[in-house]
Amino acid sequence: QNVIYRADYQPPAYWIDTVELCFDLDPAKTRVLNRMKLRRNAQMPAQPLRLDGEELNLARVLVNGQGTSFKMENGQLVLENLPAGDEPFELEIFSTCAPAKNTTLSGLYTSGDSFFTQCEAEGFRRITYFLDRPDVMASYTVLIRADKARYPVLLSNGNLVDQGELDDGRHFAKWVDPHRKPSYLFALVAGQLVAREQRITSRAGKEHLLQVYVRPGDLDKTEHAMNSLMASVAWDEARFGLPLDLERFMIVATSDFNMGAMENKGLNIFNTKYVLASQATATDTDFFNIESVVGHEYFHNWTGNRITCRDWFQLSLKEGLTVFRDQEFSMDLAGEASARAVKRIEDVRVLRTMQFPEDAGPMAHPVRPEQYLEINNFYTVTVYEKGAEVVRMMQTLVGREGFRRGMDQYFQRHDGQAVTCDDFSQAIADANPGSRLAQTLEQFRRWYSQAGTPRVKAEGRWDADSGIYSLTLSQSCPPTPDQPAKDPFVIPIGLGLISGGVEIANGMHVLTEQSETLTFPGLQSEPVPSILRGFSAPVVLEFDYPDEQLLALLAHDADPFNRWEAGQRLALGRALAYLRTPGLARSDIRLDAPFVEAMRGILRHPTLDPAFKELVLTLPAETYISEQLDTVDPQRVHMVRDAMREQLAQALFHDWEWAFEQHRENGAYRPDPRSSGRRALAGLSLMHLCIAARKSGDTVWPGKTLQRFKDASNMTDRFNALTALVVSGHELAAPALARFHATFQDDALVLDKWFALQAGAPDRGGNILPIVKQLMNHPDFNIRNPNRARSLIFSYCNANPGAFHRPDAAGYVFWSERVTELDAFNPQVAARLARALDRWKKLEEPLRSAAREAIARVAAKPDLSNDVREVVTRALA
Ligand code: B3K
Ligand code: ZN
Repeated sequence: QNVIYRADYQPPAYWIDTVELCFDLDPAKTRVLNRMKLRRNAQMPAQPLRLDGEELNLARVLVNGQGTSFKMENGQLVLENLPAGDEPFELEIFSTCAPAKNTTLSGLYTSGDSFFTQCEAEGFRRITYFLDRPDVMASYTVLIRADKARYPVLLSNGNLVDQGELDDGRHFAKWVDPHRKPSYLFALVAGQLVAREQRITSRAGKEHLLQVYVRPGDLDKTEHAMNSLMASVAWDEARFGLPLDLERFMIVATSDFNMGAMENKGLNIFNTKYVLASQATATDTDFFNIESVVGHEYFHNWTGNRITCRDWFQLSLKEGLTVFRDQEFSMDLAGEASARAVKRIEDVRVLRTMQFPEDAGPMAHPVRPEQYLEINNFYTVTVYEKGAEVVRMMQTLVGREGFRRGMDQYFQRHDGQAVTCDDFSQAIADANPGSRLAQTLEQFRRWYSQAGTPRVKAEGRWDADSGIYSLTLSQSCPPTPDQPAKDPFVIPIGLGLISGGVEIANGMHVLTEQSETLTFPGLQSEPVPSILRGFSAPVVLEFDYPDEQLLALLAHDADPFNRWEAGQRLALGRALAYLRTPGLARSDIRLDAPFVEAMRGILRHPTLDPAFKELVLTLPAETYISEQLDTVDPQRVHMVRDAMREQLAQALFHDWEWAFEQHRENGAYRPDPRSSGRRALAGLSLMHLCIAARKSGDTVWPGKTLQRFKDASNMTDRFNALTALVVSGHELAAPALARFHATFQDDALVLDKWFALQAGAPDRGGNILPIVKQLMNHPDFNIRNPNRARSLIFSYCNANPGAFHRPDAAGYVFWSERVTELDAFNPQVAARLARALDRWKKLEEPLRSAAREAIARVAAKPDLSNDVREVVTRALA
């Protein structure tokens, strides 16, 4: 198959106005009758109708009720002898597919004894022949027939208009979706499911039924998902004036799912991981993720479904915007300014540890890509998270109210249409004439077309005689595949000046030139600049902060993001200095007193939020440290970070004890930001206490940790205690792990945590890979289940660099075997794993050559999927 280019976009040659689907469900052979009304697109030259189809058995094609000639070309069904003229015509296609054999989890498949669909991006063509592209929007009517005892619940998009009994113990349900939609939003579910139900009345006084469907037995874990859904409905109405446009809104959970969730119109399908939660089985992070994913999928109902993408290159139109919306939703629910800041820091951490490396690696692409071989490879942190930052910058440039006006304009213009990223930015700019966005729109759009992470270099000059401080800001952007040179971006830069612990300036500078100098006259003494406040743009800020300035910012900056960032820079500077010391031994790593005291100051601070303290006291991630280096030895990076953490554990021992005792009790469990922040800090404290104990031989804290593990009233405290034992490598870890397994062996999502913790644990003398291999043979391991595969294999290959990058290359051999194994039945999951070696060119020898060999070995396999082939070919290019 060939590369698809954005520049080649052509409108469809035909429109499909209505679709009537009739399913006879059978796991081995499902029969699909598809009756469509089509007409030519008068704007396009006359041409044959080419319908997409994959893995289908075609039985019959009728045009206006008559048999017709057709041919197959590149897997497409081609009809040449269609009625002349522009009159609508009817096309009837009868085909079958095999859901039980569909291991790709794309199209119609079975999970357990139920049927599910996943159509985005191109799964609908695995259900029936169709113009499977997002700019073809049709009205759907769906009739489902199936055995009643095995499949008592039959669901599809829209409203249930009819249901009843059939012969032979079968029954039927008929669904009509009142909204036109692209095929990627089609959904069907059938099986033994039960629902939590909630009736709500919207602000506008409309009644709606909300349902969360799960397997019988899981109903008691759906309350949080339902609450999150209700909060989402209320928030979108309040913040953006966007009401629920359906009488019935359904969420269904399945344990076999390639990603997090899917926003099918009125029938969202979710990974159980983002639905099921109880105090006993889910951590605070799980609760927050559920809230954010439920929100994300719900918000797609307007940003994605009502207004959809013209083509898949525009994916960020819906994804970047909807991530921005779910981030704002979580922040608004968090409430207090400090909790909002914590959420912002967490989002930036994801961006910098995952998207920045992507932007610097072989898969780098603009937020609006120019080409792809397999579109599923472009559901990336760039399209999602960087795309959200681009929308956030628009909001920054037009203000919060201006952004709301822009969204109103966007819906007024484009409701019901399939549009582009340019249409979106145009609407926001047009609603805000005279704004910085409107003034710079063409240049601003480079955020969509240019890949790579821009660098902003800042240089300060203090002239004591004149009392003038000047700050020169210069931007550049490194080359990326296919884009050797870049033009300047529009970069909003939040900027504050602090003098003697007092803020003397705070504003936003919009950098548009390659280089600009700002001057601040009339100052008494040299100020400390706080640059890129709130992380106002997705860039790397280069500024040679002396330690005293960072310590001042950590102590005083009014901007919580930069306050946190100052601590990260202090830690990063030290880590990099150690890493650049030739022949450094672990025992040479000795943290200096000013750094340690600054950390103590934060930990003991009387008023700071515990959640914020936890973020400051967490050292920068290994992957983030590695990105700052030209060549990387991941084991050395791990050693340095681990040793620094150990020093903090020892030097702050009594402070950690204090922090644990102060934050250990949180009353009745509630996963709100305040009490979860306390649990997070208690957990971090316990971890450091166990690490210090490992060093000193103390047995008190490991014992207390085991006790807490046993007594915990909730999964967060229990899992934090278990993690502390495992990470510190204490001998109590083994019995605790065994006990954990015994307690939770019937809960798949908890078992995923059990696998992930062991595969992600710090390596001790190369012990992790053998453990991972052993766990592959565990009776509870099943590589066909994506959650389980991710929990074991991805936790090792993608999230444990110190254990994965072994000098003997055994980690890479394991990786290449798993990529090919997975690719044989699930290319999407395989391609995600394939990206674990994206950054191989940065590795130090002999790792670099060994990694290249492993990638080449995968690339040399015959019959690779497009998904994996695209990833490994780009890696080797
Ligand atoms: N739109 C889906 C992702 C589909 C991925 C297809 N490979 C979930 C989301 O972003 O909300
Ligand atoms: Zn999305």
